[in-house]
Amino acid sequence: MKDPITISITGAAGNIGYALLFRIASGSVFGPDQPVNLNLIEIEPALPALEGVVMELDDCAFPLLNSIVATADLNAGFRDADWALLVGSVPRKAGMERNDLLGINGKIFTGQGRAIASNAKPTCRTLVVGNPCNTNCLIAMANASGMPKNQFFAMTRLDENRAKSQLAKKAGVHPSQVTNLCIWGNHSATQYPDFTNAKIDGRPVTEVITDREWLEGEFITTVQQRGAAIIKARGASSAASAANAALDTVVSLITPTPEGDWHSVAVASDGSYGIEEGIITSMPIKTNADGSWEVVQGVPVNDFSQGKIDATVAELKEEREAVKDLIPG
Ligand code: NAX
Repeated sequence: MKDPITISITGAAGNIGYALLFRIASGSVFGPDQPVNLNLIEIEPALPALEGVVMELDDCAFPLLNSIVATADLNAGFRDADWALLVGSVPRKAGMERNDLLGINGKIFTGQGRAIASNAKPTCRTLVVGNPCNTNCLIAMANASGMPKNQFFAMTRLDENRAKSQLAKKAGVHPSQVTNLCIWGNHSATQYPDFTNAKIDGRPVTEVITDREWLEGEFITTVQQRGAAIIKARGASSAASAANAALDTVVSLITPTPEGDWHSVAVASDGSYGIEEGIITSMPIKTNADGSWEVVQGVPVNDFSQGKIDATVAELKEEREAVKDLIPG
């Protein structure tokens, strides 16, 4: 048996948290020989509900679950973390402007970024799920003084999975046959699911699906609006599929990417593809055999794609401007 690793999860009593914790504790993310410590972080009013979740975790008697901490204290919550999954945030309420949400949630991520830097392992990787996740990630990263920027990620994997599923349905194939699907930009309605480089069984999607109008129109808007469609149908936002995507992200970042493929996750831009350095933007990423990751270079960007990427990057810059007070010089 390996030494336990510590996974800190904020918003652990929420819907995504509920769909996330049991899979981590069962070993289906870090492997059947990897014990885990779960550090569950919530705000004070949610601690009683969190206690119920802890009781359920106890009742599973998971062989790989080494310890559980349930706390509202960020220092205790992020202590010795190997992974910080930042799920908790305040949902947008009626009448709230996007900038209000940015301000309210942004403040959460300054404190969490600082607490990660002070308490987590220096190698800790942070994945932000709570929305607006790209900009929240930027805030956490900027406040986590001393932590390398390449250890911060924001989740766009749900968008990738949604896009693969839509393409597979249209082509009449299984989603596992769809590869090379990159989400560019922001996890928002401006994101660009890049069908131009995606493949089905190794063939360009554009050869398999010849309905270009659908690809450029309905396909993109369906992926962009999928979150809203789920809320409309379910009366609640995506939870199980979001948790699944968070775990897919972690697995893809600790497992070498199959040769020639890539996965989508938002990272601090290094200037690749002309995207301003430091912006947290989704890009094509591959994980190397030594566990490091890099931006896949040379993915063709045609004029259509460039227009879409420019629009979503422009939105990210606006969001950064709106929270500039939360980003230390
Ligand atoms: P819930 O409202 O069910 O749960 C959120 C939990 O976070 C609550 O238990 C709350 O007490 C806790 N929380 C709030 N502020 C906190 C803080 N400062 N520290 C610790 N915990 C705190 O929401 P849920 O459905 O679980 O969604 C969580 C977040 O994921 C939301 O921001 C949501 O918008 C976002 N999503 C992101 C997605 C993505 O693809 N990146 C997709 C799904 C989801 O919409």
